[in-house]
Amino acid sequence: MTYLPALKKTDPKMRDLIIAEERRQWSKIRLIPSENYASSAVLEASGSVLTNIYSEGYPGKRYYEGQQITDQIETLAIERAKAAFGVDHANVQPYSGSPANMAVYTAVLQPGDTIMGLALPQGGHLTHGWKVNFSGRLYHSAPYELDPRTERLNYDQIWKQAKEVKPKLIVAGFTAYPRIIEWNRFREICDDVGAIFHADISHITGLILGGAHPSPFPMADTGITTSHKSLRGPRGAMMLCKAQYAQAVDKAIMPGLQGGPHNQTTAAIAVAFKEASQPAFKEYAAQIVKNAKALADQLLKHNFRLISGGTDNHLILFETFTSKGILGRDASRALDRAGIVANCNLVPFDTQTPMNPSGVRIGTPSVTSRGMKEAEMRKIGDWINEVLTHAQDEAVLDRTAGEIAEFCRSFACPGMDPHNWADDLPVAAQTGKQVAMSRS
Ligand code: DSN
Repeated sequence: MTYLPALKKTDPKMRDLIIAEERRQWSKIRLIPSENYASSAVLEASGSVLTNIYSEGYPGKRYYEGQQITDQIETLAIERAKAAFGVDHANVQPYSGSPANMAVYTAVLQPGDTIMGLALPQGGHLTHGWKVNFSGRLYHSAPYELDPRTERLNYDQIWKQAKEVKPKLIVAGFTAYPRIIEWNRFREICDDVGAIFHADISHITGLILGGAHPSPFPMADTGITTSHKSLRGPRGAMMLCKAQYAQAVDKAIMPGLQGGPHNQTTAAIAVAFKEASQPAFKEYAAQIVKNAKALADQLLKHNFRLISGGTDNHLILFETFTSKGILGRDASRALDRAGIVANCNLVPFDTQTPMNPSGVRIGTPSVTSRGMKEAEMRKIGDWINEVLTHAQDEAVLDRTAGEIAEFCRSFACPGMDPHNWADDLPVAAQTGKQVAMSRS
């Protein structure tokens, strides 16, 4: 049977590109810690006819007719989100993480109010008050930093700073911090200085739901998460909060910042929660952490310097410049060329530039979704070392790319079936030096 038959008829070029991307995702080791493989069920909901309708408003209070089914879908997603996190209120309409953070700030802050978030170059996020982002332009941002000695959060220092700058809101939750976050310390600090405690758990949602990282709820006042990272859902986000903030954040999201919700995403978020409530998800979350630790240990054996010395969660940030004399961009390009997808990243107190920083960020949610375990992580650690020790050697990169494509054949990607490609595209041009998948 033809795969993607309607696309084949209507837009074969786009169909070829989508299949090429499927093959790329199958034949490479994807280590970007914010990425994952959505299940077939999540993909079905995301690609459904729910994309056809507008539903401005909230269940039971819409501006358009025809909401008999969407009200049920959104209510199901909300109820599952509330139950999963144990929060009073959930809003599943934010289009992604940045608009979700913006909605919270719009709801609880006035322009010029002071906010504190971890500085972007140290593992925060643009929307946590970085100067080029709305959050650093609209609000007075007083970023906190890591302890230069331990490269970890120094809660006493954050507390001292909070007493001085008196923020209206403190953001906790990061994009490149490999350690457990002590949410209770943030609660203590916020209580002492009268700040709102906002948790951005986008990276670690899956770990929290699977019991592999402590939850900030119900301690946090407000929170957001994207749905496509370790939660393994569709591209989207949600806002979670205590009852006292519910009305203000709902108003901030719609009509404050957004129009119609993306109902196909809402449905897929509900599906992701259903999947995350199964016992297998607990094992998945635990394995993500075991895999990250195994990969970190292997990199340490190869004398890479890991930021903070290791990891407690799904990600590893490591220096390539001091470890192997190669800057982060050159390192991530060489890795991609050899079949390992990662992103270059600033390390704390980096003296290089964001476009070519000193380090690389990797994580294990995607490879764990493919069923890889500690033994595979050790192999991946060896490949990373081999590539970064010989980054200029085309023969090494070629050989490694071949080995990795072969290795990847044995690890199925959720949401994909290589049999679908059997009659298509000998080897997609976009995927570079990859071997063709065969029926297995
Ligand atoms: N782009 C995400 C990440 O990679 O961490 C954050 O939004």
